Amino acid sequence: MANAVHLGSGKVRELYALDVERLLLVASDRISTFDVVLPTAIPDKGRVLTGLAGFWFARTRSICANHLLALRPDGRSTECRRLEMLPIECVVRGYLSGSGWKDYRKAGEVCGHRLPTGLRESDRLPEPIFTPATKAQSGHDENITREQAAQIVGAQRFAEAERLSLALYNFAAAYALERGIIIADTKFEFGTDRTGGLVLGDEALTPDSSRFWPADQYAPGGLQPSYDKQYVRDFCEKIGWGNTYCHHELPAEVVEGTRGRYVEAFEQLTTLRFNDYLANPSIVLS
Ligand code: Q0Z
Repeated sequence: MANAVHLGSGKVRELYALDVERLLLVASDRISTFDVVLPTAIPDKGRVLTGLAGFWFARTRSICANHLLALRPDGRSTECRRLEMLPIECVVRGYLSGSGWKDYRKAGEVCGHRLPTGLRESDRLPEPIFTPATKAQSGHDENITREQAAQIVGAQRFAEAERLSLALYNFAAAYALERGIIIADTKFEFGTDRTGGLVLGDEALTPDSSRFWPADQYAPGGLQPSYDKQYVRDFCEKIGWGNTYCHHELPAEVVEGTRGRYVEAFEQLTTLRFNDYLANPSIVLS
């Protein structure tokens, strides 16, 4: 890290430049709920997310090129190709939740996709939809129509990003469902390399960039439990910080329960032992 230049901080990650062509993404153990970072870390959360993202990058290469160059031995750092990032978030929704549910209730559509009437919160959609959003510098990303997205990145780029996003989601959602996890929705970030080709970047198909639901508890008609963050939500709720600024330290049993859920998601999806990943992170790549 001696020569790495810090480029920026996300809520739970750090970004460094290694040289002109390579970046280092470092996933911390910080956790956020309702867009707020909590004061208590979840041990190994950054390693679980890094390992999962690496696993998906390795398994989706035939669908779409990606930025991954290597996982570092610390298990939380990804060396990647430096891209020119598209200024839109590429969201795919297979189920009606979050801002998708909000927009549907208001207008019967999401990002210009007219949906059947009578859908309930968390219902599975007739087919997955591509619902682009702007990248807000601060505050919340805003859903935009396909036409608006096409104006921002160009019609050709838009069509390619939509096609790749849907293909990636369809592959991963089917794979995860066989292993007991519903990926309700997910966000991809694409960039272009020097040849102009679209490349999948950032972190993809992790619980931080997606909504993971336990399939065995799926009950449409309301909010679903979060696969990874439910212990934290329940705790914040219990102490009266339902969905606002929760800055209380988490009790040890909430930390341990949450760590267990992350590790469980990793092991169910990769069919690898998390301890084996810690010993040699590159095992998720083969
Ligand atoms: C990712 C982000 C983080 C703060 C830029 N391969 C790439 N090439 C160029 N830029 C990026 C990537 Cl992944 C890129 N972000 C998001 C990550 C901290 C912001 F760890 N921003």
